[in-house]
Parts: sequence; C-alpha cells; structure tokens
Amino acid sequence: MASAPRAPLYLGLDLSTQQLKAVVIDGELRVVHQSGVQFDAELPEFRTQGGVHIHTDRLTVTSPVLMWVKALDLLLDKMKRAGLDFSRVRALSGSGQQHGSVFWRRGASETLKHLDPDQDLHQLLQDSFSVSDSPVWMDSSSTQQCEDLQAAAGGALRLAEITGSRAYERFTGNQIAKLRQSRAEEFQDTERISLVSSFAASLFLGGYAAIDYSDGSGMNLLDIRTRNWSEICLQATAPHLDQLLGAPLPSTSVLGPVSSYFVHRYGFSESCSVVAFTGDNPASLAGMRLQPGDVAVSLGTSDTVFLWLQQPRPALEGHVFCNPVEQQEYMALLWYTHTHTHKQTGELSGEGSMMSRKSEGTRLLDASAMLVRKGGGARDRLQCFRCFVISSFKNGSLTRERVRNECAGASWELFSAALRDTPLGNHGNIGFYFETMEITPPVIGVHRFDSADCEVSSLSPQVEVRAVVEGQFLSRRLHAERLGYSIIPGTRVLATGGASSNKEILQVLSDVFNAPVYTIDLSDSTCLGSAYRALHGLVAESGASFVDVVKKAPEPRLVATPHPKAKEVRRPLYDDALLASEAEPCSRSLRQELHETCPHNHRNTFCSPAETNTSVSGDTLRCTTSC
Ligand code: 5FX
Repeated sequence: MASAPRAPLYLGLDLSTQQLKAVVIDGELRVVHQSGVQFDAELPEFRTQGGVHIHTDRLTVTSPVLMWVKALDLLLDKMKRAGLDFSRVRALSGSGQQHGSVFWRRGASETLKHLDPDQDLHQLLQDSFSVSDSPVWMDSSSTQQCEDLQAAAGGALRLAEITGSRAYERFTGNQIAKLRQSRAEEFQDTERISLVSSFAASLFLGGYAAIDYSDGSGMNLLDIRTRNWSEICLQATAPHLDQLLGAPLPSTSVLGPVSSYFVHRYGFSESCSVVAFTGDNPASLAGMRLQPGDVAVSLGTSDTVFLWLQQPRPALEGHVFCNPVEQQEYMALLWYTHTHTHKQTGELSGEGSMMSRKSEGTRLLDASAMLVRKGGGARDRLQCFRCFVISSFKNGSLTRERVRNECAGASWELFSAALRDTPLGNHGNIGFYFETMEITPPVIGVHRFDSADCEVSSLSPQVEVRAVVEGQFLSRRLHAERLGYSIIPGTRVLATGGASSNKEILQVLSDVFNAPVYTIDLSDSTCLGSAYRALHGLVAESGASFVDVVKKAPEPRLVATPHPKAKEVRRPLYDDALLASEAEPCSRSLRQELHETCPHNHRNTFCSPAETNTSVSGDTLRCTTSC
C-alpha cells in the first residue's frame, strides 16, 4: 500500500568506501526511494580506485574529501530529479565508513553557517579542508603511533580496557598522531576533526556535528565507560585534541534542524531533524535487527562478521563499541590474543605460551565483566548483556572482484556459473587470499593449495573462483567460532552488503556455516539502519526503544539452506594454517619488514611456523612459503 501523499518520510544515508547511498522509508518502514553515486564511475575526475587512493608505500590509503562533498551534490540532485518530496522528510541520519577522518581548515565553521543555496556544496567548501586527502579505514601506515599510544597508556591491554580496543593502525587517534607528526603545518591549520560520519552530519547541520559514542569507540580515544575522551589517550595523541574533536554525544541524539541551505536548495522542511550519524557497522546492526544466536555477515568492500553472543568466549582480538541504538548498552565485545603487540611493551611474561594467553583471556573477561557491572550482579548482566561481536576483514569484495576479472571474464554471471559447476569442498583445493595486509588475522599473502595440500602457483579458473569464496567464508567461520559462535537450533546467518544479492555466493556461505542464510529485501542494511535510526532518534529521548520502533519492519527472507553434506566438509589445513599464522609472536611492523626482506624474494609472505627462518631486528620470523 502506497503512503499518503503528505505522510512523513525518514532519510538514511551511507557514505561508504566506494559510494554514497540513500534510502527513504515511510512511517510503515517501507522503502519508498533509493539512490546512489558510485565514486569511481560518476566522479572520475578524482581518479580513485574502489573510492580510494593507495599510496606508493602500499600502506597509506586516503580518499579525497571533496569527492565526498561532490557526491552529496550529485546524490541530492538525482533524488530531486526522481521526484522525491524533501519537504516530507521528518528526520535524517546516516553513517560513514568507520575510522576515517576529515580535517576542517580554520574558518570552515563560518563557511558552513553561511552556505549560499545557489551554489554547489563542493564549490562552497573547496577551501574548507586543511587536509585534502582523508585517511580511511584501509590505511595501515601508523604502526609507530600505535606502539607509542600503547606505551603511553600502559600497554595494549590497558588501552583495550579504556577504549575497547588495543591500538589499530586504522583507528582515528593513531591517524591523527601520524598527521600531526608528518604534516605539522596542515595540522596547525586545522579547526576541527570529524569522523566520516560526523563530517557528513556537519554538512546537513551547517555546523560541526558531534561524534557519536558508537563511531567514537573506533578511535582509540574514547573512554567507553565514561563516554568521554580519555585524558591519557588525548595527551598521547595531540595537544588540545579535545577542542579539535568537540564533546561526544549519544548515537540517538537529535543534533538540530537541517541547515537553511537544504531548505532553500532542495525544499527540506525547516523542522527536519538531523539525528547523529554513526559508523557503517553500527548502522548495519541497526538495519539487520540482530537477534540472539544470529550471525550477520556483511559482504562489502570489507567483509564484517557480527555476532550476538549470550556468553562471549575469550579470544584475543577485537573491539568493544558502544551500542548505537540503546544508550545503556555496549555494541561489540571482541577479545584478542595477539601477544606480539604486548611483547613490545613487555606487558606479558612467557610470551606466546599457552599459559600467558590463557591468563590474558581471563584478564580480558574480567575487564568485560567490569564494563557490564553497572548495577546488578556482573553475572546477571553478562547473561542478558547485548553482546555484539564484530570481526573485520579487509580482503572482501575487492578480492572477489579481482578473481572475477581474472577468472570469469569480469562477469558476475560467469562467476556464479563457476560456483554452480564446482562441488562443495572444491575437490580439496583451497586458497588464502590476503592481497593487502589483513585485519583479522594481520597477515598478507596469496597461497593456493591443491587436494594433496601442496602449495601451487595457480588453479584452474573455475576452481579459483570457488577457492576464493570458500576460503573467505571458512576464514569468517573460523573467527566466528573462536569468538564463541556455534550453530544452535534456530541459528540464522543474515547476509547483507553488495554480494548478498548473489544467490550462488550465499549458497557457499550457507554450506560453509552449515546454517540457513537470510537476507533483508535491501542488499544494504547500512542505509536502511540509518533510516530506522532517523525515525528512532525522534522518540528516543522519551524512552522509546529501538526494538519497538522497528518491529513493523519486514522479516528477513530465507535464500539458501545448507547442502546435506555441508557438515562433512572440513578444512583442517586451512584452520591450522590460519591459527598458526596468528600465534606467531612478532609485531606487525616486523611483519611488514619481513615482507620486504624475505631472503627468498617471495612477493607474498606472512608469519607462520614453517620451514624457513629469517632474522629481522633480532627477532625470529618465518616465511610460510616452502623454499
Ligand atoms: C571496521 O572496523 C572497519 O574498519 C570497516 O568495516 C569499515 O568500517 C568499512 F567501512
């Protein structure tokens, strides 16, 4: 049933790595409009690939901030041409790729306040950024700053206790520290630092938008208990940083009305509310409406696995994020085991031993109990605690696309046909495809193995297609299991992101997880989650819960059930090699050095117990390739 002509609408946006998208829903939660702008194809003047510039060091990854602004001009023009009546939009919210940062030049706040509706935003804001190339989540160039921050905080574990995560290169605080050191002049000229999400919200507000707690949790700067910036982390990162960041706010906050620029240029109502924007992962959680026992797999530029666990099992990696929809909850609880980081700070004794890892796990469990101990017994809270676990994988859709281009004539139809024509288990052929430094696990390398578990340099095109998809999903499943995922009656795999519209890929997902796969009608839960959050933001202050507000939303659709033989397919080689690669107690910086100094000149190397040893900076490292 179509909505009444004047019925209110809610707009959700997502400024992701490769595109800017919008979804509009009505009060019945029906999608009434969708639009998008692809950066590479529609804004070729910025010369991005996959929406980013990868610099010559292969570690620094940035996106032009004006490309994002111009994409918003294009998107709103498209929506207007499509006949969307902006005056009906009661509230809008959005999301951005997590961790990325925008550096506003001195004077930009005045510019934002007085935007001339006769001009495009990208013209008006062309001089408003002190740094034109924004660091994004794919960047892994701030290893030194990570080590410095951990040392200042009293170790990786202490930093995780404060901010929810040990130091990660892509986390914003470490990017800010790097920029301050390497581009002092631009840093001096900076008036305000936004996340990608709060940057997009600032455009709509006509003033600087607060960073929300949930996206703020991905910075290594927010104390997730006090929900304020951590003094220790601020000081270790940059002087007077709190002034550059502004005070963080709850993710459900109404930040104010839309700026008069949008009222005059596009016909928005003056009373349209801007609800705090958040990170793409928190927004996706809102869009998928995860339930206990579910596992959600987002298949986008990065692949992300979200879990809702009643009783998290300690594993040594991950992030705790503040919950984006319920103010009193934490969104993500992730555990980590990477002893190599602690080794640098001398935090653990007997490094790498089972005992030290076990005791670290116990300490982390204690830390989590502390996090949830907010009135009521820790045990009770832990049981009803909404524990969302997130693992992020950098080698997602870009890797699948590369294999599609090389093995399936750049056609998704041929890619799907290859999956249909090859059996589950791929006759024992398998591959690791970490083309860029992975996040989970932090390794790099492409390795293919035949049915005899011998490394081979190539596979036939059809087999390669299945190898990449099965390999990626086995890795996702393995990490989910290490975080406590197990199939229980009623377990659902919820798939979202671009690749979730490919039936054959979803069949492999179902077979590898041995569970039914569901999708929501829209392949993109992030935008939808933003639209839901816009609606919820209007009533959150009065105590309405998110679950109640979105209960009318359509139920996910069953799209694949596991093959009866799915249970029998086991890949011990894959599991062993991945687990071993993560057990190696060496630092990521050394790993990168190894990549450059492998004595056997291998292009792709990663740490793992194997035949060959090499020594870098006095540490024993190993090259996995049999030499
Ligand atoms: C999460 O921690 C990530 O780094 C990615 O999933 C980005 O949010 C992708 F935009």
